[in-house]
Amino acid sequence: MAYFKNIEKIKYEGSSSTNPFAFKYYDADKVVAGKPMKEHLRFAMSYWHTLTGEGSDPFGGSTMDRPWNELSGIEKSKLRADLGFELMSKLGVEYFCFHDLDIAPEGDSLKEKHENLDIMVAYIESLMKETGIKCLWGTTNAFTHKRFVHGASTSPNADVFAFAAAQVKKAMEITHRLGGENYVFWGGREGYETLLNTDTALELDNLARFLKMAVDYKEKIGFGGQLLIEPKPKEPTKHQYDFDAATVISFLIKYKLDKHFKLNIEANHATLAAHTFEHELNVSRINGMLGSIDANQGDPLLGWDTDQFPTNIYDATLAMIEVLKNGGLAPGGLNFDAKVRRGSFELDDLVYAYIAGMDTYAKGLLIADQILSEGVFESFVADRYASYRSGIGEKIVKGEVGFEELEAYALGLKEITNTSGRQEMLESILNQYIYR
Ligand code: XUL
Ligand code: CO
Repeated sequence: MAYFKNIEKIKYEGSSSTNPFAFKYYDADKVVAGKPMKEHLRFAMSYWHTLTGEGSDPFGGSTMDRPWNELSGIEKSKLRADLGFELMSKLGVEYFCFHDLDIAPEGDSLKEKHENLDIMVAYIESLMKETGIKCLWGTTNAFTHKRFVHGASTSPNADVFAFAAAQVKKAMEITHRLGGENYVFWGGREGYETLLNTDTALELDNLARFLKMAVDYKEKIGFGGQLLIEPKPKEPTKHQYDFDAATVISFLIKYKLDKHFKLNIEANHATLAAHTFEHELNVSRINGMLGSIDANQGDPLLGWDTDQFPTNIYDATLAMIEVLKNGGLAPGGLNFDAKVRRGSFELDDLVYAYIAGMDTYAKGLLIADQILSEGVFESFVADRYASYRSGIGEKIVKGEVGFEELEAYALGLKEITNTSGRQEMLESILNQYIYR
């Protein structure tokens, strides 16, 4: 049965098309920088925002007009899966990402939850075979249920730690069964509100113990996917332990876990941490840890995780420069961790939203490729650091001098001349690339 009745497979029609149900920039098989666009972008649908989001906010309930609104239990989950796979097929989105709780009802016990998951995993497996759609990553939801009120692996209650471990074990097994290429850990409620009731040292050690168990179990079951951590600075807790890329990287190094994990960088989480998206991507990339992206955007006027579909071409361009410099994202990809606005409650709005996000990143890729192939910024940067390629700079880089030699050198300096950083000129060049 088709739920998007009046919509055929979305095609590329070029930038002059006025058809709202067509791609203006995303041309899946067009070769850019040596490979098809779809291989650079590896777009994924987020199961939660797309299929379980209801449009509720603190001031009002659900608004979404969905065919499952009157259903419950497994029947509801199956309808969601059918609609999700139809949407992905029509959009040409080749991957999906999911939490265990998105795909199956929770049930009244852990045992029932596992049984429901098994039914839905088999169902989704058949849809994957039919459509060729793959799983980019799976994860567990260890934050919605009230048992996680004080966190999951950082809860003061060891029973909660054990329950969360059982959830990750099962979620990793089903991700493995579905051929998932990655497994994500987002901190959920792994953080704290006040030091008056919190042993942060124990909580952080426990978080590391938990992740170590996950690495061991991954190896035990032969799951070959990449483990990813998704940093976020706040919301739901005031102080999240996985604040930003730099915090997560030093945590992983401290606990000797850095070889086992990469990062899943989310645009809106970066801005909540008062960083730009490209900053977080850059910090991850230069440390060899850029694994995947949750593509969305926040609202510059609101200080929370609005998870909007990405339409900002400037941000997408700067992000794709980092992705290209990273040599791509695979086995990661670009997951639209984004939801339609509360007022966009019709099914067609999902299609418009994905087209907007996919076109934004496709255009960002095209511009980033032009920028990198013409090398304007890179040659500017290379010139800016020329002093480290000869003379005293070269000696510093080669480790041939210490403070004493540098003092002797500095005493001999007559005048120090700096050159302009030319920020405004470079921003203007960037605009030329974006608008040409
Ligand atoms: C929350 C968030 C999550 C993770 C997966 O802000 O981004 O949806 O991506 O748990
Ligand atoms: Co996310």
